[in-house]
Amino acid sequence: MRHCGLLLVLAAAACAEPWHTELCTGGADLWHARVAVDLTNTGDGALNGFPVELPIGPDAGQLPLQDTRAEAVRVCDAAGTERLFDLRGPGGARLQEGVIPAGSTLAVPAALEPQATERLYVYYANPTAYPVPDFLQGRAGAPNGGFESGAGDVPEGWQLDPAGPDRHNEWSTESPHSGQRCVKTVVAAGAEPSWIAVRQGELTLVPGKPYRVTAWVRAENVVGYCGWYLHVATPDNPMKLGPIERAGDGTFDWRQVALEFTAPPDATTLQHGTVLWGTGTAWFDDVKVECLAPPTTSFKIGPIERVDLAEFGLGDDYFQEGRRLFECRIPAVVINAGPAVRQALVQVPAAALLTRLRRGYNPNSLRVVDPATGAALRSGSTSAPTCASRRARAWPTTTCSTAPRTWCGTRRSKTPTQCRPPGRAAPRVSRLRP
Ligand SMILES: [Ca+2]
Repeated sequence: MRHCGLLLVLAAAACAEPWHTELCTGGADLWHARVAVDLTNTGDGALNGFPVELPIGPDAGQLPLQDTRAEAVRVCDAAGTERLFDLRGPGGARLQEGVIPAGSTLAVPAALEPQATERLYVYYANPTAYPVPDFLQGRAGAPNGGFESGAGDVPEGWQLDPAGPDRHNEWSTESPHSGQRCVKTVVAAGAEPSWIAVRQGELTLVPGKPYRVTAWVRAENVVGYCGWYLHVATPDNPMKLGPIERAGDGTFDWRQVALEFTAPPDATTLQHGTVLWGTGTAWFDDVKVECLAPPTTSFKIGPIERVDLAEFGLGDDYFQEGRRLFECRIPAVVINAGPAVRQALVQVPAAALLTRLRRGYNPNSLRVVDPATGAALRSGSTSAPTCASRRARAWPTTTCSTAPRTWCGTRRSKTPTQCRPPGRAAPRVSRLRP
């Protein structure tokens, strides 16, 4: 025999703006804190998903995400449509899991007409959230330009062209210009020249704005030349601009190369990377991509908002009906993060229950129990199981309410959690009180 129980969770405090509970991969809990971020396009051109980097730390003007879990971070607009984001640590490495250190940054996409402002919400503090599967592509600068972070043999955010019989790239520790790492290209004497490179692509540009790209290069026995290249893309031409700056040939210590360009009016992205055209060995380090025009976006970070929930739910005692003790139960978590609701119908999809009733069930043995009273709300029947409660609304199953765009989240939970699996301890209650 099995027993379906309900865990009811009530919101004790409602916020001025609706609390977004329908965010992706949240597990059985919800996000207990958020910060509003007002993005403004101060420029004279429209922005379509331009990444705005928000600093993380305890000071005013910073997102208070330090020391919280990276898995729980979500970004959405006022309508609840999720935005992809890019969370990176102080060294430029992407953070998907674990504690967020101060000095990290969160890049969020701005989609704004000139002089327009939009409010986004950054949610965090959900103890059951698990990592999101996709991230905002494109950064305004050159992430990990010092080649300091990475995993295995590859620096984070960079692509090393495949090695050939007479040439290869390395993530090197040989006398870097700064820090502990740089990248290195080796081409054997006598090899044919080719475009072997360490590259970084899909950096976002602001159309019409001036840019400067700088990098440090040193060389040993280079026959030909080494330096740095750029590919500026437009919708119809991935190499609308394609300059190369030569650092020289022969043997020399670290020297800086610089390229300046103005992004075309329809510029989209920048790809850039190393050049060793010829033979010899060259090292590269400390790359920067800078927009020389004043920032075209500004942001304002609001105060921390919290939703404090009063919780109640299942105790340790299983439901008993006369002398009949029910042996199994499936808790259903119901959350109301909005204003008080006196009466509401909650639907728990039958599929979510049936997958946990592996051996089937006897409809006559099904009971739906309100944990507040311990009384059965409804007897089992031959119809699909439905859990009903006096209040609150169903646990969400969807995340993105509008058509996906490149910077708009398209994530969905693989297994929307309406019910906890049998055999798992019932959640304890009363841990949050205003
Ligand atoms: Ca370095």
